[in-house]
Amino acid sequence: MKLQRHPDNPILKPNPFNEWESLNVFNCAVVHHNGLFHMFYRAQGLDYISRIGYAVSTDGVHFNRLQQPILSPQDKWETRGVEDPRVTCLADEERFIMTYTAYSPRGITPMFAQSTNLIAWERMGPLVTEEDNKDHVLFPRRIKGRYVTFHRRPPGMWLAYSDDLQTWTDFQPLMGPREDNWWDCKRIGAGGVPIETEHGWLVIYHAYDHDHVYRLGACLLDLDDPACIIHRPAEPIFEPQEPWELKGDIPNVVFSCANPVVDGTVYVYYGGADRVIGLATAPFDELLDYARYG
Ligand code: BMA
Repeated sequence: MKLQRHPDNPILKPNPFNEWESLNVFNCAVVHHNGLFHMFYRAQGLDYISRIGYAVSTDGVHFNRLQQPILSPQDKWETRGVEDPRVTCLADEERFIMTYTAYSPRGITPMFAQSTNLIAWERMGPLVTEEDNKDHVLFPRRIKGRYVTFHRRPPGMWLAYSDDLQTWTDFQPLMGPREDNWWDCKRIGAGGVPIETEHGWLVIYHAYDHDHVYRLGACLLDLDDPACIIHRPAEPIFEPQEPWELKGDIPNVVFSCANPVVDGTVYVYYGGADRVIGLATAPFDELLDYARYG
């Protein structure tokens, strides 16, 4: 099972007319809501400070952007940038939660923000401070009464739980690199929001190998206890191949923060070599079969 690249790739490129997004546009969140694809993308200008831009689309391929970022560095945690957004729709609560990485001379900090309209975001504070932690993604509903998030303590994926999205407890390792496997042997981290299916949580994750090549994999977690891995296929579902995935700001990178499912298709948005944004898709049924039996 391999994801199929969209023929119009790359679907978003740096915009030389706006300094803040003139160098790189890459890792993005995408939420499908009320018939529109809302994209939140990491953008850098020549100062290399990451900001988060917003773009919207009716077809998931052609996006119109706002001229100004919707999230820019604000406090001491963020002086060097706000990076790698993921956005979860909490449908029961009519609110959206953004998870993003704050970067400053102190290091990186996994942050939360919330919005009811997808444009104005209110900061909610960190998951944890004073440690190397990122790649956090909130599950789209509570499980056994509690919010659940992925996060990454090197080199693997972890879970944490909360009653209120402010205080996080029960930090628990979920899945690590497979040292004897050719592509996910060094580090792994979550991709976009986990997809709820009748067979479990369908999860896309990124991994890199000894040569620092980033690829994407899939796995399936138990619906009631996501700490339980139902199946983890041996092979990746996507790897760098196009020139703009092999060369850019950082070579050999496909890195995804978004996998919305629309009309039976999984839309995987990804940063190509930390410079542009690509789209690859798979029929939902095929990807789920692969995560179950691949
Ligand atoms: C990771 C993150 C991503 C980036 C990737 C490849 O650590 O910083 O934002 O796409 O490295 O450079």
